Amino acid sequence: MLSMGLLANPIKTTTITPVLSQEEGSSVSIAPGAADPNNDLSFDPPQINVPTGSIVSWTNDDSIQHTVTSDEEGLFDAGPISPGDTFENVFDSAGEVGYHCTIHPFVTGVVIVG
Ligand SMILES: [Cu+2]
Repeated sequence: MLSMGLLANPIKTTTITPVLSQEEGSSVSIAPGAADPNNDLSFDPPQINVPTGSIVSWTNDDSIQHTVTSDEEGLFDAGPISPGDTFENVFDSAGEVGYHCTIHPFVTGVVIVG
């Protein structure tokens, strides 16, 4: 079969270099005591700058649930993140993306992309 022959041909595969490798691990801690309105570092750090295409992860280091929810509806919404769990989101367009916790709306952060 022709298709078999085509499949048998050696296909040059290209290894995709992870150009953003040095940015891997762009991570934010949902800090212990994040629900305290006086905590300035509930999302720690509260602002991060990442290149376009980066993965950002949030780990809940607090003892209660929090969400990571884009201020602009529909961009991303982790839903309740249990203590110890992590949420990841890919940021593939440049811009400033604000986010918050829907359970504690005064807990906010921002990702600057690009
Ligand atoms: Cu919260």
